[in-house]
Amino acid sequence: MKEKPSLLIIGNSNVGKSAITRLLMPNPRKFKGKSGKKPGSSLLIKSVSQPNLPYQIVDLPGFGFMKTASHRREEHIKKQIVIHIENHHQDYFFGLVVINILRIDDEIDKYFIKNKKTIPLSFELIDFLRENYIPIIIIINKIDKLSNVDRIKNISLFIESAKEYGLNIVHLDKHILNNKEEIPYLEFSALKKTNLEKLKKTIQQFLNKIKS
Ligand SMILES: Nc1nc2c(ncn2[C@@H]2O[C@H](COP(=O)(O)OP(=O)(O)OP(=O)(O)O)[C@@H](O)[C@H]2O)c(=O)[nH]1
Ligand SMILES: [Mg+2]
Repeated sequence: MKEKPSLLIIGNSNVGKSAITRLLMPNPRKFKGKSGKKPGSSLLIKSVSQPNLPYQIVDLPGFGFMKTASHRREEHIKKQIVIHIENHHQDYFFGLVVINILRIDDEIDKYFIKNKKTIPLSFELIDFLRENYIPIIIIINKIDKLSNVDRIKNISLFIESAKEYGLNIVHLDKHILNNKEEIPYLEFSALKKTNLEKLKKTIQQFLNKIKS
């Protein structure tokens, strides 16, 4: 039997990758996920699948922002991910780049405004996936943790900074499916299941694309 196509879920530690993986499972009770564990808990590159799910999910360990990890361990993880993507990019029909809305300020500030020579990890990651021909969506997770005003402020900051860096990020609702110049984003809450149906529909669209 041929392996199912793979969905990539990638992002820094603790952003909610495992929580999202669980939401995509038709039978979450049977999914022995790692969601809710300590940051840095998903280290092995493993795929998860269920009989009723037409694809498998690869929930990659997060690079960066691992409070407990040493610099060497972080570099090791980063190298592992790079090698994995370079070797397996053709298996992935779609990728979710998950970011934590509460970290946007920090990341942009630290890596972009104060020192323009270093670029934010998520921008670097987006570039890297695109260089490897994996279509992506940016999932801005944990929106339940912010007020509407702060949510809009943080998302605008992210989009503006990305633009300055050379990335054209647009809301999924305004995104044209085959426009490769744009990168769609969706605000999300794994806790409240905000936009879960929209995400599932988008994943299905990309799955259909490779099957037709
Ligand atoms: N409030 C809120 N909490 C969330 C949301 N998504 C995830 N969390 C919580 O954030 C924590 C981390 O979630 P995980 O899914 O384990 O994060 P991860 O990205 O898989 O983390 P690593 O495996 O360490 O890379 C858990 O305590 C989750 O319950 C969300 O949308 N809102
Ligand atoms: Mg995890």
